[in-house]
Amino acid sequence: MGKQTWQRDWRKESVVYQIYPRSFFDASGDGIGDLKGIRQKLDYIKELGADIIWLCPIYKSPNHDNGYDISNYRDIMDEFGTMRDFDELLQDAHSLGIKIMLDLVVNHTSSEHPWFIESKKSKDNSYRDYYIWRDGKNGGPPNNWESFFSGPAWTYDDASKQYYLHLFEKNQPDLNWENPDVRAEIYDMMKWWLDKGVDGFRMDTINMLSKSPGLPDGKPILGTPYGDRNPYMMNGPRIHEFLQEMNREVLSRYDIISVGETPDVTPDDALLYVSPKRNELNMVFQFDHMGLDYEGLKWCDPVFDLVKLKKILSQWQIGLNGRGWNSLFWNNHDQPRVVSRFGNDGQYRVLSAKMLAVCLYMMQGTPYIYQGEELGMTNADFKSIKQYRDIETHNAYYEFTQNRSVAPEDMMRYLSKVSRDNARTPMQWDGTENAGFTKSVPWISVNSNYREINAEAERLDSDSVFNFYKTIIRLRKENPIIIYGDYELLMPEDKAVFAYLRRLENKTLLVACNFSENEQVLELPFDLSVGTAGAVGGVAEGAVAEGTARLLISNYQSVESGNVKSSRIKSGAALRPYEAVCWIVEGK
Ligand code: ISL
Repeated sequence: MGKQTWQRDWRKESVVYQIYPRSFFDASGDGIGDLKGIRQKLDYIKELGADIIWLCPIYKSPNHDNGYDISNYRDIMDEFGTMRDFDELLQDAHSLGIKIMLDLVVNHTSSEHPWFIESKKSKDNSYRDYYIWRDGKNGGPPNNWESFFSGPAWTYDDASKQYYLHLFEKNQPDLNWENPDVRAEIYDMMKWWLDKGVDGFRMDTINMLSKSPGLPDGKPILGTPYGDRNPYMMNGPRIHEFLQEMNREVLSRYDIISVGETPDVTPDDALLYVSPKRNELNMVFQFDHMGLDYEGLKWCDPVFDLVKLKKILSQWQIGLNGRGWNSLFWNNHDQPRVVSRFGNDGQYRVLSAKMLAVCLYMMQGTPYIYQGEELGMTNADFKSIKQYRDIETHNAYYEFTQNRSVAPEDMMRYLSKVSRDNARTPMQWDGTENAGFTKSVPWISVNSNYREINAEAERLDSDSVFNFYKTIIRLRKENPIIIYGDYELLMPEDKAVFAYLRRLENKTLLVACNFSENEQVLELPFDLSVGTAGAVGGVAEGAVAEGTARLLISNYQSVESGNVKSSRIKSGAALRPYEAVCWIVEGK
């Protein structure tokens, strides 16, 4: 039996709901979602059962990157409303028992932030060193790094004859975290929000704060003028010092939640961020499972490989068990919709959306559900590049069709699968015009399937994806094994079935998910039958004790708890297309 190595913690027992405010609900009628709109929909989030809202950036911003370019950290974006709207939202959320975490974007600011405006004025301006300015090299930029949004990571400033670094768009200059004044300003700003009552931060690109001294050239990347910048700006030499300082100065003084966005980390790297004894962050978002279907480059026809997915998620489950804490996510505002990506958004949309939920949210970690995921929303159905709004998408389209000879129709196909805008179409509230998101013209087109897929219809349908998510969230609250149990992967080499066990004290959970539209055979190291469960010969110590097996959840209606044919769970049982089952076995 798994022994109790866990300590209760509200951050581990919570479910987070991510809101992309621009696309959530437009109360003001200008086609853009806003804070008042979120406030009007708090009951919906309460009904779903989420405990915490993560708000993507709501700060003042010229919106080159939809708020990830902040020009004032202590003010609200015009389109989203006022500080008063924010205070009211926070108050209402708290009175419903919902916490709010903000997006903390401190690797860079907007080029319209007063610090950058000053910094740009001259080499001896007192804010010059708030950013990363360098002389050029051999008539070009200081090094060969590429921006994440295409083109060089450096922009030349004619007036001062130097370049500034921007890992993202040129309007998002990187802050210089080597400068203690920058760090002090950021900590002050964080305290200001926490003193207002916000409940934590999701920290944007937080593992990029510390750049390697000398900003060396990266190893050349074939077919491009760039080098591999990642070893010199991800998980850099002072990153843990900075985060420990941030923890000491800010985080440790409040009872809050912190999650760092950390692309390019292994489970061992992640432990350096989240091991409780290191006093840095509560958890991180890792991206191993988000890159698995790309062939190196994101702009491609993605190929899904379940064996790889199982390997990756299992490494994270096992790697952090008892030593750190996982975040669990299939979606966010940067990723395509999971039902279109790893599921089936045609005939099996509802079944596969539910299956994906069982597969991930029965694991150890804090779930982060992205708006619309709980409805089984699908990728956008844009036909023209003009319908896309995302800066990364437009830059890449231009770069690849103009400079890297990709045919426009190929690039359009890639975008339909991988563009960030797939996640950013408006939330589908009902079957009225514009999916009930706005009374005016939405800033980005709604998905044309909104008459079929929308919150109003799903709330009324007991068999909907929405009601299934509600059940999963409730089950997590009722069964500590889902939150704290150990994890063991079954059938690692099987190409279509993702099955695993969880164990806590005298209980075992069995999760089995069919990722295909064909029947698959479940192979178990033991048999379960209704009423009893017994370990059979050859099973590793501590597999399943004698006890009672009970169906916890299934996405097929015809499997009912307490009335289940034992054959459905025995080794050799068939799993129907996209079937997901989860059993709990209680030992004596
Ligand atoms: O979206 C990505 C690739 O398509 C990622 O590389 C993403 O840019 C990276 O994970 C950082 O994302 C975060 O910071 C960006 C912002 O555009 C993203 O929306 C945000 O999640 C810059 O602030």
